[in-house]
Amino acid sequence: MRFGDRDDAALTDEAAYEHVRSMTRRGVLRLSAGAGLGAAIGAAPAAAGRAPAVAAATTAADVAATGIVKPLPPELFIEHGTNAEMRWEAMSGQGHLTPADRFFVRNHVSTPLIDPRTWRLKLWGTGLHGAPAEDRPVEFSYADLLGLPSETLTAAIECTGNGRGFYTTQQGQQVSGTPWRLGAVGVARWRGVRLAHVLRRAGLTRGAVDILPRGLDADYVDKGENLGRVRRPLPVAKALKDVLLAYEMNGAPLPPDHGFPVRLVVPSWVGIASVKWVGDIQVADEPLFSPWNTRYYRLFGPGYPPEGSAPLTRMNVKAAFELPWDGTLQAGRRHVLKGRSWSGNGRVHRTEVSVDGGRSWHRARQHDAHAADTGWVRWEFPWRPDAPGRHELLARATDVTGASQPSTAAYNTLGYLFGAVVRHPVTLV
Ligand SMILES: Nc1nc2c(c(=O)[nH]1)N[C@H]1C(S)=C(S)[C@@H](COP(=O)(O)O)O[C@H]1N2
Ligand SMILES: [Mo]
Repeated sequence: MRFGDRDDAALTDEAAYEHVRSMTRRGVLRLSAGAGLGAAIGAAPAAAGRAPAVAAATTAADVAATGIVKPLPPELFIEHGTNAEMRWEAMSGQGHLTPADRFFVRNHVSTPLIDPRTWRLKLWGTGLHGAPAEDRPVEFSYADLLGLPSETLTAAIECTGNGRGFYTTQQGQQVSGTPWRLGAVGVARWRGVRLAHVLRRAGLTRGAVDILPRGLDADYVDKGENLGRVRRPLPVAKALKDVLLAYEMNGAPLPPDHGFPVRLVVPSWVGIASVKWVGDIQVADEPLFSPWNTRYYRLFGPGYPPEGSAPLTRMNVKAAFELPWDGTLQAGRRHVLKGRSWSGNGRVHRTEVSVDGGRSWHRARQHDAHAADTGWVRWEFPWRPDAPGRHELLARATDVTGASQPSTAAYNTLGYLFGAVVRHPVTLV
């Protein structure tokens, strides 16, 4: 079953596709010079054909080490294995959005390179009329999606483990997972087709309750155990509310590392919900499970049942300074401290700053009053430090629901949802 089939020639009419194709051509030239690269990033399943697409400045060695295609200059990123965290000073002087060149990357495996001409989005399962089987799905091509009514939204994507490193460095607790500071978050303008529209066109039934989008990246192996491809159930109610099948990020085709050709953008929810490189979506009339809503992305530890909390949904409220970590500032002159605050509960109403270790708090001046409540707000606070020496800067945000940031975060073994106030070190010279 195909939806709105078009021939490949029609693809060349699409500006977006042209852009990607030219990027791919450059990539092919560079890739042919880098021996072994195909093996390093071509380990994804054979389900989708793929053509190499590599940003101009990336070398084979870089890609081989991280599995990430875009350049990761050390002034913008901190590498954590297959992941790359944004340095917060990289947002200094930026507009509301996080440019793609500094947007964090969270890859369970490595970035697959997918040919949009052969890629298909496949929908199947008991939640669609006629219950199409996995091997006889309803299909949409890239051109089909580009031809459907589009929508644009501004939304943060944030890793559930953002801030995890502070469980250890600030609270002295051992947790497992990538020890991110606060840079596993970014806000972009996403354009694509509403998932609701595609589900309805595919024949969504009234009895459908869960969907299971699955990425085309390679199987994820956790300590020798193969868990299959990244896939995370999403309730149909959320899927119909505000979820996008995005093919553009900040006005350009999705970069390979952020899900090209198409990813889910699930506003306000844990980053894992925004499945990248989506290849198929199971639609079911019964609840669905995968390791990503059972053994991960729940809270485990003292105070939680053995099977963990309910699966995590919304992200919590946080604030960050657009300053280098443990950098220096000149004493005896006026500074304007800047930062951003965000929350999966909705708009941030207030951000307060403390420059005396949390004894006194002062309200920061907040911008972006009309910003989307799925993005963030920028703020600033003037400060004239006089004495040289080590110092800690604190920022505390409060969102529309009244949720705020405590001084310590409740421990959980996987280190999710670190929501406490972060103590940002600076040295005054
Ligand atoms: N297919 C696939 N989708 C994925 C992931 C992945 O490894 N594979 N990582 C998830 C996680 S844990 C996060 S936080 C976000 C990160 O999105 P980004 O890399 O575009 O910043 O993508 C999610 N989608
Ligand atoms: Mo994540």
